[in-house]
Amino acid sequence: MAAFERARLRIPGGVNSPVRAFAAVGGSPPFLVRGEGCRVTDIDGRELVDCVGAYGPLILGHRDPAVVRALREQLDRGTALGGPTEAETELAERITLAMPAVEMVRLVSSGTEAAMSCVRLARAATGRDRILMFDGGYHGHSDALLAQAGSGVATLGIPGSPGVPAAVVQDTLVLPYNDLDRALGVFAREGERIAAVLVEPVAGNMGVVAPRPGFLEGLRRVATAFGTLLVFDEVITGFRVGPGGGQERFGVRPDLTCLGKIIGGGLPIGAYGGRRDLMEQIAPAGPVYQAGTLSGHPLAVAAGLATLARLADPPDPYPRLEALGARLAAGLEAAAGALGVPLTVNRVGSMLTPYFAAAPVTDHATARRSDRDRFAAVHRGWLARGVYWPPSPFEAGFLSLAHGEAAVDQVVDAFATALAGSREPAAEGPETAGAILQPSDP
Ligand code: KE4
Repeated sequence: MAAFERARLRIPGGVNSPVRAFAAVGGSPPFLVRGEGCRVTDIDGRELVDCVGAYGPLILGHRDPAVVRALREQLDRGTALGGPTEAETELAERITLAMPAVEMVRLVSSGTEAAMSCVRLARAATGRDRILMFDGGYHGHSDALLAQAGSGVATLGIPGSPGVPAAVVQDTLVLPYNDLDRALGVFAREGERIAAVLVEPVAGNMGVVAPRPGFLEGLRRVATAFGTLLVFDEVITGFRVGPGGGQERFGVRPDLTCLGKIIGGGLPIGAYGGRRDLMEQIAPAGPVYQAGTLSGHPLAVAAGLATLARLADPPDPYPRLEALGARLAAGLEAAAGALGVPLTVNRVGSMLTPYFAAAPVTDHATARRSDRDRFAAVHRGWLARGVYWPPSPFEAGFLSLAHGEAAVDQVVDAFATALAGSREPAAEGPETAGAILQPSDP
């Protein structure tokens, strides 16, 4: 508690990204000092099985030896060098090899920059202003994308945060995820005004929500028909749900792709890429401006290359990630079933979310109808029993290649005990109730 109080004196909410403050689950966040494999250790020496994975990057787990070695070797050569490096070219080549729809790529320092730049590029390339995104999707905190679904049938976004001018989101259309009919209707009405459709091929920011069969394919068809660019935000799913991300897993070819997280191996990174005719419009090759002091940072690139190399090395790691994810999901469902508690676990590969809901969770509205108090109570019990799970019902839990069956079973056992103990949601609610963790949060 002392660390959190001290932090809150000098850092808004005591954290450098809202979700870390535990506002959605109550209590104080553990302050961490070390990660090793599938575990993290906090300042009190508590060791926790880590299912946060730094919110997605750590698909190899903490301090993977190859990543540490690559970082050490780069450190011996310097940190930021102030000029292009061949390693950046190698990372771009690895990405384009894994994702054929990505013919060229620009490295940046965050997923926010990647998505923001894709929007600017799409608007420049099409000469249009409207952007279509989906309620509960999150594409970083650039103004145009901090839009919330309007009320009722209104599709024009409303500001998702104070400080976002209505004028900036007036061209941002927000529809329910997985609702292809609504999207087709908007296109019929104003498709020729839409520069881009921006979508997570697997939603990870309303909790995990998989695309309905035909949803992504339908967006591809209608975007092509209206000359709109299809942009896949693969900041989470890139190299997570398969070697070629969601675009390979679902067989839908976007025009532009956003990346981040895994491609930096735990260091700050983002990237956007896609069709060559589009990317060559980016400065200095073309007129669309985007820049970044530390874009393509040698340490992030070194960690990213080591991570992607490991993922590309035989034996194929994705079947193992799939098996670990399935084991965890089945364990959580069995535990809830034994206690007669309605639970829906949405999972794609090694990213998953347990919703305390009896009905399927297929979009933001159904995700928000899940029992969040129950989630908060279980989360507290989970943490007390040695599991570090993302502190929000609208985040994805992640497994890594460093998790073994024993760690997964420990997560399940702790969940079962926490769930049994969560008959009634704990008296104390979230300490900073009402804090905005993410625009899609309640
Ligand atoms: P960053 O700017 O945080 O690197 O990336 C933004 C972003 C873009 N697109 C998607 C699909 C994302 O999930 C994100 C960021 N993800 C959140 C977790 N849901 C980051 C965690 C946080 O905000 O602290």
